Amino acid sequence: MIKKIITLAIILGISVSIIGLSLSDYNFEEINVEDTNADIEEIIKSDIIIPIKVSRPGCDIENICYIPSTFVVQKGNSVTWINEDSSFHTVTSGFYGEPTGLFDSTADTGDYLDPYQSYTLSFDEYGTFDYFCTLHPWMKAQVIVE
Ligand SMILES: [Cu+2]
Repeated sequence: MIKKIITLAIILGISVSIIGLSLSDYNFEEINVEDTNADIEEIIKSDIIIPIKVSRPGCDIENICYIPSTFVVQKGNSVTWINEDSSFHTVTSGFYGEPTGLFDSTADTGDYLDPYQSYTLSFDEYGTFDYFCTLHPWMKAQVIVE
């Protein structure tokens, strides 16, 4: 009986040592506060989101191809769009087939807006500015400058 207890104690002792050694090998990752702040700064502050799945018709029914579909900004301020979809999109002034030529993300950036690409415009004149996506006729919204 005593022999059994001693054997169990030895086995237990070895197990604890092994667990202890395993834990000491584990590298607890230190969180660097400066790195975390830098990451936060890289998140793009956007006013209008191009949400997912708007490359197919349907978002126009609830007017959520650009969110919000009507964005009000004070004159002289800028507006930033971000493409959160996995498809290309554009922010182009006017209506599909009737661009006004006031602004166009494709002309300004040299290409379609890639996923997670942003586009910023400054509005220096009062008015209601309709815009659309040249790739998806159902995508339209407006910026109102007050
Ligand atoms: Cu589009």
